[in-house]
Amino acid sequence: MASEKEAALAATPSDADAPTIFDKIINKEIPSTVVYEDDKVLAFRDITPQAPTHILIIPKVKDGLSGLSKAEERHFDILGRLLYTAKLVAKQEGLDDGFRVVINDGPKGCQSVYHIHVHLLGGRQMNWPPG
Ligand code: D5M
Repeated sequence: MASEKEAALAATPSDADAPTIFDKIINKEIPSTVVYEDDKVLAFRDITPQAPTHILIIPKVKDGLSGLSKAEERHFDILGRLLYTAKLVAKQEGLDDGFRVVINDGPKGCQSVYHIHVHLLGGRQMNWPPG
């Protein structure tokens, strides 16, 4: 299987509103392990976990947010909600000693799915600088 970096380099940055595999997860057309859901956001376990806890938090409606670099003022609320949900899920997952949130953007940021998502990683000691 390709590494996450290879997958990111192979991915084509798509049109802002082009559907991705995350639409299939939102629409329950493919299975995922959902850990949190409300009317605006969905959080589910990453299929290739990079830490004991690795969860993706996504908006249910992409609204042009294929990545953080596409953010506009109209996205203020959803961007805040994604981060706040990361905090809620971190608490739910018992990550009381710390965790990391990551947003990859574009090929050099190692983004492979062009529907904005916050990675929540925890359950092990993180390192800095990241790779
Ligand atoms: O992160 C995209 C992430 O999406 C990557 O960590 C794998 C994950 N992924 C891809 N397909 C699935 C499914 N079907 N379920 C759960 N997780 C998935 P990026 O920041 O774009 O590299």
